Amino acid sequence: MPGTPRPAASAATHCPYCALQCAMRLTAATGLTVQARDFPTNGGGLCQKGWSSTGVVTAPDRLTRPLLRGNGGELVPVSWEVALDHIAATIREMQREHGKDTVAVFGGGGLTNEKAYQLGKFARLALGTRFVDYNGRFCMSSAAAGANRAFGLDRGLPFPLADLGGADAILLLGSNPAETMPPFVRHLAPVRGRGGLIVVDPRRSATAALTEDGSGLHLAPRPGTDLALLLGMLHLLLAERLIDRAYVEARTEGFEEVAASVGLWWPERVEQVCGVPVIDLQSAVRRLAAAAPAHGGRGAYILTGRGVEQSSQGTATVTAAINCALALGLPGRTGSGYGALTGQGNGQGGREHGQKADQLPGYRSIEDPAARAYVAGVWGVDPEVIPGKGVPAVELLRRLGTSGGPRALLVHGSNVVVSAPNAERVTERLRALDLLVVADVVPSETALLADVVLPVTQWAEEDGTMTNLEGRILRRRKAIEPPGEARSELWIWAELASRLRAPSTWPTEPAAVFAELAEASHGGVADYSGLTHDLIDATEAAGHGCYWPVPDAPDPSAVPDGGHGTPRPFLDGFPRPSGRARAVSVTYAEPADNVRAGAPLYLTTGRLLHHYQSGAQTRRVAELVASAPEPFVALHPLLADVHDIAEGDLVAVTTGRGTAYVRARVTADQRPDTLFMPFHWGGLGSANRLTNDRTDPVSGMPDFKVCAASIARVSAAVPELEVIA
Ligand SMILES: Nc1nc2c(c(=O)[nH]1)N[C@H]1C(S)=C(S)[C@@H](COP(=O)(O)OP(=O)(O)OC[C@H]3O[C@@H](n4cnc5c(=O)[nH]c(N)nc54)[C@H](O)[C@@H]3O)O[C@H]1N2
Ligand SMILES: Nc1nc2c(c(=O)[nH]1)N[C@H]1C(S)=C(S)[C@@H](COP(=O)(O)OP(=O)(O)OC[C@H]3O[C@@H](n4cnc5c(=O)[nH]c(N)nc54)[C@H](O)[C@@H]3O)O[C@H]1N2
Ligand code: SF4
Ligand SMILES: [Mo]
Repeated sequence: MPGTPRPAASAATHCPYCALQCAMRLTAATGLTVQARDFPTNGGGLCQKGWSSTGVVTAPDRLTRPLLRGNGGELVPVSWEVALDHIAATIREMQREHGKDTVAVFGGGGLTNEKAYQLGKFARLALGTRFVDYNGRFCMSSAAAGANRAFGLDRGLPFPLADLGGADAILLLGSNPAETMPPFVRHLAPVRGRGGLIVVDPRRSATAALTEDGSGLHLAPRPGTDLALLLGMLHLLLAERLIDRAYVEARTEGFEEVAASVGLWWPERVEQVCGVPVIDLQSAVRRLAAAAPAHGGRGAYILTGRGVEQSSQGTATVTAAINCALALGLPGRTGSGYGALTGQGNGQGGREHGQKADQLPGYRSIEDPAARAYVAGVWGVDPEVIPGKGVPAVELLRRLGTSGGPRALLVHGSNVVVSAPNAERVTERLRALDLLVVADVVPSETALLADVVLPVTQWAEEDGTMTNLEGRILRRRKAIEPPGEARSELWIWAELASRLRAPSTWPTEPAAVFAELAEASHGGVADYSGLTHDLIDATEAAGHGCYWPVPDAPDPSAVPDGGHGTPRPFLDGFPRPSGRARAVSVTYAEPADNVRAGAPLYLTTGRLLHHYQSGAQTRRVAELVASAPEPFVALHPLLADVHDIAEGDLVAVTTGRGTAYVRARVTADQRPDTLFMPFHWGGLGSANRLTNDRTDPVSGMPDFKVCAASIARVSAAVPELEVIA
């Protein structure tokens, strides 16, 4: 039986889904039940996904046995011995013939810190491959690249969420927390009360709608033009002499060059490029400036989300947002700041411990000789053994099964068939592999293509740690036994490491893996070395948890302002050689796949409240499916009229990559020139059949948020569409 409860067990843990990591209690009696817990992040609230999260534990098709593709092409249940022996033998043979790099690894930002750490170590030491990357490349890579370059450190929010409540203005760029993190909205209440919420989104999203009670301002630019908007904002700040000169002089470098670079971005030009009226731009800039400490305000924040980051200009756009924040003197001050809202459950920790192509634990560079020597010491190997850097996710997927590219792939925690850009091509690449191994809790679209499927434990069934969007390290606690033969990935990697005769030791207990992770992170940017599972428990029990960097063991009996560790890392300076933040000038370019004759509409993509990511989990929860049963495209009534499309009609949306077939949803929340599709479904209605896999040169982020498209009504008589007609 899936999810057999341990009698009367009860565990204080956090939600399995997003980076807000709302606090919950799981109680296992006759079934598994969820209660919300009070914690500073969620204030006792959960969204519908959190409330219904046990639905994934009891999913009827939960994976409970290893599966191996038989000669007839069917996936058949086998023992763990058979599955693991097959993987190890195949890998050994392939590597003998083609070299170590013939095997690649794809990880996930939903994995616990312990698993993310062990996966990076497994790739480098047990497989000896440089090809490891993960789905965070689709998520936080632009924000991470921008923050690392400007501040020397990438912690999504370098301040506690509760700090937002003290501000007079918040500029929210391309983020829709009213749907993607509903309990977060409570932190916006005070600023809304002061009329200071400014939302930049081409759609009238649920978050944009929050501004309509007179509490703020909604700017709706053309998709993919945010960089121009931000250059225009900085231009206005300079023109209207709203810069915090004292801060710029004391705490930044490179600002004068940046100031000179925005000279041509006068508001009328911004209006032309972005479609945002001059008066709205002025009003946004003035509200923000009035809130800044230099002008006597209570404080201001600039926050970015995937709407501006998921672009082939993502790093430049984040940089432009940071430049505005520096101009206003916000980062590194209590009550003001810049931050990026991390998305996945462990999106923050998942990008710190070594599952990135160029990274070693502690957010160290795999190309830094000192870092290699230190981590090799912890692992008990020669630094020479650690491979060099690999390639970012989109490039990795592109190379699979090509001549000279990897011929085997191990996937742990991602459903790329649905979530990667230009997904049809990704599917082709996966089919071209000699060995595809997918570890998952359910038969995701990607698992169904695999040669070997490994059933793994999920949140309610495991211990570990997660680092939330504020860099707060939290405990995940086990409430029930895993179903059938599902096993932890820590055990799987230990078994494979032993079969592959890997060096080093491979603990399987999460607390032991954490101890090793902490040691490996010591002295790195993301330093967890002061912590243990027990100390995290104690700091959570004291009310706040603990923020990295945390080089020294915290004392849970004293509760400092904001929490243990380092709630606000930039107060005394930025961790760069000069101690100053770096302003970097950036230039705007039109979207890579811009509107044109034949493809006159912008297509943008994003999320719905009721589904999570590729939908592998939430499409298995009945109450969520009832609320959001199928994919759709949202379009404006004027556009619908032009194409003779009515609500509920079946339509074809076509881009340079292909065509998707979905129902039309007609709504004035859209710009008339812009289509919106959620990406939570696979098959013919999948948004990622359409998206562009061109990437940002700095971060490797693909262009999920803008490409050129056309739309047409289709007849339900098309035979291949009968399934959705
Ligand atoms: N319900 C739900 N919640 C989630 C998730 C989920 O799948 N479902 N996923 C989690 C994860 S991993 C992440 S990364 C976060 C993401 O959280 P968000 O960043 O809030 O999510 P998105 O819906 O991808 O994008 C936000 C907004 O960007 C807008 N947008 C689109 N194009 C543009 C543009 O060109 N410019 C601007 N300014 N805005 C644009 C969209 O209309 C959308 O309203 O959510 C997390 N929470
Ligand atoms: N068009 C478009 N595409 C997008 C985006 C967009 O805005 N627009 N957003 C992008 C973003 S921000 C993200 S984060 C990605 C996310 O997209 P994916 O990487 O596909 O994320 P999930 O759907 O969460 O997939 C996680 C998989 O891991 C499984 N799983 C859960 N826990 C575990 C575990 O502990 N171990 C293992 N092995 N498996 C586990 C789940 O069942 C699921 O199948 O999508 C990206 N794709
Ligand atoms: S907001 Fe995120 S963490 Fe909170 S209940 Fe919803 S999905 Fe879970
Ligand atoms: Mo994400």
